Amino acid sequence: MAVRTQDMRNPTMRLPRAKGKGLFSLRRIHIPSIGSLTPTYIVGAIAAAVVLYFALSAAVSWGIERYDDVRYGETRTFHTNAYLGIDDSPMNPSHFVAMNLDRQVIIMHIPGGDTSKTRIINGPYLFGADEDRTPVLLDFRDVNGDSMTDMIVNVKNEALIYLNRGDRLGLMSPEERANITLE
Ligand SMILES: [Ca+2]
Repeated sequence: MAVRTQDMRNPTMRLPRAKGKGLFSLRRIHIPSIGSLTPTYIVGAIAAAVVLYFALSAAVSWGIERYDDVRYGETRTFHTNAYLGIDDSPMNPSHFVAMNLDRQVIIMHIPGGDTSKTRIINGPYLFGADEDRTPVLLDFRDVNGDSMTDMIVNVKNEALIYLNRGDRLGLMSPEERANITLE
């Protein structure tokens, strides 16, 4: 039986040191050069990157949809107020509700908050996969420089402009569109 002696005044055992200046020597880490990589290794790395990309994309899409569920509800609904000068006033602005009702964009305009004057604006029908989950957002500003606030309907990367006609909101015609410059 082998007998091993140890100094009991200093019982701490030392780990054997690697040859080199420190515990770990950089010379021991093998980094292959580009030229030494095999085609199989390169193809495998590319395939792994593609799989990672699609996995991250799916995770981001899932996260955005859950966020929209919380913020806009199962039936995507957006509320806001704006003063247009159509049966409303700065102190009592109009209320707007924009919905994606099973792909049909519908906007309710309640002038001055008076529900008896509610107007319904039928927007576009949305085609494409999962478009029934797309939020419909509204923005208001004067886009044609006539000092009357207009309505911009944003659906994904598309923007529909409804001009303030003084007594109603009307979809901008191609001729009107040609005469203005959008930011
Ligand atoms: Ca305007």
